[in-house]
Amino acid sequence: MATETAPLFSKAGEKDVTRAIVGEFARQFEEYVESDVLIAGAGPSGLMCGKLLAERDYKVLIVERNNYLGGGFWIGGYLMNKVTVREPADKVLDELGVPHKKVSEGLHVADGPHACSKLIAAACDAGVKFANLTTVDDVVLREGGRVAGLVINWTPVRSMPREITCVDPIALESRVVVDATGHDASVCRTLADRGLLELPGCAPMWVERSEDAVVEHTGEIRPGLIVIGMAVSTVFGLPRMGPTFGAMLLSGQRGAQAALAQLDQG
Ligand code: 48H
Repeated sequence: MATETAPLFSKAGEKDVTRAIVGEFARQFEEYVESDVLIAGAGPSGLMCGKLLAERDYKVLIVERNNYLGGGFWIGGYLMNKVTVREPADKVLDELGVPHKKVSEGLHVADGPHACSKLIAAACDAGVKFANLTTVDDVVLREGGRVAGLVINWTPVRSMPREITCVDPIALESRVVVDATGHDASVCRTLADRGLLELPGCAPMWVERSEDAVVEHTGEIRPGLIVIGMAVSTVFGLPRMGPTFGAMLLSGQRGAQAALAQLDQG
């Protein structure tokens, strides 16, 4: 006769698991309805920016339309998962503890999954929270054209045919909004669609020009709205840089400095 052994796991059952998920999600969501900083997009620039702001104890929520975080940072280019950075951005890899190799003068290569997972972990460790599978639909616009929040909806709702979904979005408020949505510049596009901003799109590839220009142009473009990463190229018509990520990391840093200049004023 088989003897019953003592269970290895606790007695927590299905209802407990469900309550844990629903309760914690609702508690956190309610807390972040009003954040210090809302960042649209969890690519390398958004993660870097969020990490630095959360390290300064600001309440940061990153809204990401995909289920996974990291944007283009998992894959280097052409479906090959090696990411490159040009100096001096190798210092950021050092700070994140990402192993990398100098392959030619001023150029370093790292494993995409390693670099991306370390950056995500660093943002989480700093206290950044995420709303994934959530798409930015619009902005909250207040007096003087100040961007004061993001209008969001579940990505699955937005991907269903309109005939069978009629679900209004909801809004989150913040002191600062950051557009880190890459090529799409989704937040800026909501202004462009209304004729409030020009959106020329990025220019052809020229890596030696592009990375410096992206970092230089990173900053506040409308009251309350900071643009970082590849979205900067889209907004200012700057050349693209191809599959190299140094400017994304340094633009994230510069965007955080621009946000701090406002947040620290109180
Ligand atoms: C919620 C959204 C929405 C939306 C988009 O593309 P990313 O990796 O962006 P960056 O700027 O941090 O890095 C750009 C880099 O990956 C790249 O593409 C380079 C260097 N290209 C050079 C070249 O020459 O092509 O991440 C943006 C994130 C993604 O995860 C999107 O899913 C997300 O933003 N996103 N999230 N609501 N409306 N739109």
